[in-house]
Amino acid sequence: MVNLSSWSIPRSRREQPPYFTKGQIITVLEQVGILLQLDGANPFRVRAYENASRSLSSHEEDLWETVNQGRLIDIKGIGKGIAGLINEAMNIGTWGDLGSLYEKVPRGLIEMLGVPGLGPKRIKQFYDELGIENITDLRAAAEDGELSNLPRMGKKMERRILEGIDLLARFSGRRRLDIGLLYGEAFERRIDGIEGVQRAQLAGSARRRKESIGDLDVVAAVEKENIEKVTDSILSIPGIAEVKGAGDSKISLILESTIFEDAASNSTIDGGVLAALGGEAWEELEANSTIDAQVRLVPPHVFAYTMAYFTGSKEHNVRMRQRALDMGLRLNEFGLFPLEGLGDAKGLQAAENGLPAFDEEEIYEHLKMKWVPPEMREDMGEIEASLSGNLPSLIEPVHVKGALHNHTTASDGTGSLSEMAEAAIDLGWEFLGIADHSEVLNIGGRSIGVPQDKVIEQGNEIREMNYEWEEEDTNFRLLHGSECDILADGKLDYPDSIRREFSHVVGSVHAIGSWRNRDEIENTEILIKAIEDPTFTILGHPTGRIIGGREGFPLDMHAVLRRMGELNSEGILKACEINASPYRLDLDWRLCKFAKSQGVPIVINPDAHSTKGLKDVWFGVQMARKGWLEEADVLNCLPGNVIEERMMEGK
Ligand code: DGT
Ligand code: CA
Ligand code: CA
Ligand code: ZN
Repeated sequence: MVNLSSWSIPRSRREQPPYFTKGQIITVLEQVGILLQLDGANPFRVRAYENASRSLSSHEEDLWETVNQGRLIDIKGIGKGIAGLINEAMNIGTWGDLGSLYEKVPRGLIEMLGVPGLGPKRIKQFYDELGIENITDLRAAAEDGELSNLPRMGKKMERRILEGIDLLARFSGRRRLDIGLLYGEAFERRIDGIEGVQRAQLAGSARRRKESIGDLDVVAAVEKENIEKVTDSILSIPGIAEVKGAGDSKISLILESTIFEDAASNSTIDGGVLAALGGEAWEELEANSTIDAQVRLVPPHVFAYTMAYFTGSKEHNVRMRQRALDMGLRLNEFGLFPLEGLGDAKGLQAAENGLPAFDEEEIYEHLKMKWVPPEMREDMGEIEASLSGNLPSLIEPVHVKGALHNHTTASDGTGSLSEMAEAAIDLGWEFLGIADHSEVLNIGGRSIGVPQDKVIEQGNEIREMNYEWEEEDTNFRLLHGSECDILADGKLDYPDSIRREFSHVVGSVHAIGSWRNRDEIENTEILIKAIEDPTFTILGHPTGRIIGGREGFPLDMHAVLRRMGELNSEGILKACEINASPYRLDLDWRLCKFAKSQGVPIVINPDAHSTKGLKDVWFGVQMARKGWLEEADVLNCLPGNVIEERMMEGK
């Protein structure tokens, strides 16, 4: 199976040679071999790259040393041309003209590599003979029987491809957090409701709120004598597509979406995202998807230990186990035991002599640590912070008092101004920032931006509504902002005179194509130029990534945040959005701590396109928590009567 997440030419983060590692070079060579096939290149050229990547994989010496000694061409399987390329990559940090090859091959062809049983040769054949450019086209052609009419194809092959497409959607992909939680929480509730289950809880990446979920892990506390009965009950939960295995302590299964049929989906999708994902066919694929799940049945007295273990992350667990060892203790999924006198006792038997813990707090306490919120358990500094008592007090959903990036029917939203305002009031919010698309934007050829005269009208309407709320002493206001397109050259859409009237400008890149065709350095410069515009307030979905759909455009986000930090230190407000749509979650949580260290305020924005969409803010809060943010770090935790002032002051 091909890893689709990294099909772009790598860019070095290092300041000096070697700019790339051996692993990175092997990956590029391997990918180039495939890209050349998709591009219909001469087979000898294809083979040269395949051979080079294979021989580098088994090359045992330090590659950088080999390069420096000029011995690269002595390696069997590496010719002059490729040796020159490796030299250039490691010494200068560039990849010859390979960048253009990466850009030239349609993304959809690369995605088709993910269909089990489909290789570059066939994909190239389908593309040349039927114009098939992506999985959606492929499925349509197979369903219409077009594939089987091609040379070297047949009905059987066609059927296998259709099955492969289903498989790709059903079994191989990670699910977005919102989908994973829909399954996970429904499953947890079902298990918790079974007679004989004392407690059941979702662990794993779902509990840590990773942006995507591989499989679900549930831990259930069950007395030994009830195991059999409980297992039977679990296996009869409706919504199980397949049982992969069921032993005394572990059940592995595949869940299908009927398990949460009655629960309403808690996220919404906007047109731009849907178009990027491949239209409605994608939704259909997703609706038919499944997720793997494992249930661990453990005796109640070890439940807390098993929960802690299966919550992970693996990296966090490794550090915890080391901490225990340093104290002369062994930590595992069954308990925490003194190493001394442990003898040959294993597993549950050993747990008899372990230190008792009813909940996770007690486990951390035994290790002289403060309890670490699950979202932070990624070994990104939380162990040290816990030991020194410096854990942050994480933001919570109730701290959010409004949001600044939301759409109405004026652009591509489905709710009117007053409908959106009412929904926000119902959530207990004190303000709602309207930021409809600026006039230039169109999606799939349809113009959805707000023309200048209309956006001025919208401002008047908002002022009137605010006046009425003030009259009746309602603590709520609408803020009139705009989601202004950042054009390819870094200019902002709308004339300056219009932009100056907004309470805030969310600057966003939408025409992602031209940004993808430029390099990281150029994009970074151009984006910074846009941010420096005096009317610019908030950087919207900074990289344009779509989880499971596409990568963001190349960008040095550290450099962007550094510059934003400088401007903030001069008293100019430049905030960065965590776009809370579960399709985006962009800014990535891994960068939150850095943003905070630079003094860049974060705004958690649902980017709502409907009244229901406002609730997506919850997912953004989860990411902020993963990124160690506190209430004070997040701009939209400010009360409604000061947020506008704060934004005005910062201009
Ligand atoms: P996922 O399923 O890929 O989204 O990510 P996780 O974190 O749920 O990973 P998973 O399901 O493979 O395992 C659940 C947890 O079990 C994981 O977060 C930590 C723990 N675990 C699994 N394998 C190991 C291991 O080899 N060593 C340690 N220390 N912990 C492990
Ligand atoms: Ca998991
Ligand atoms: Ca698992
Ligand atoms: Zn946008």
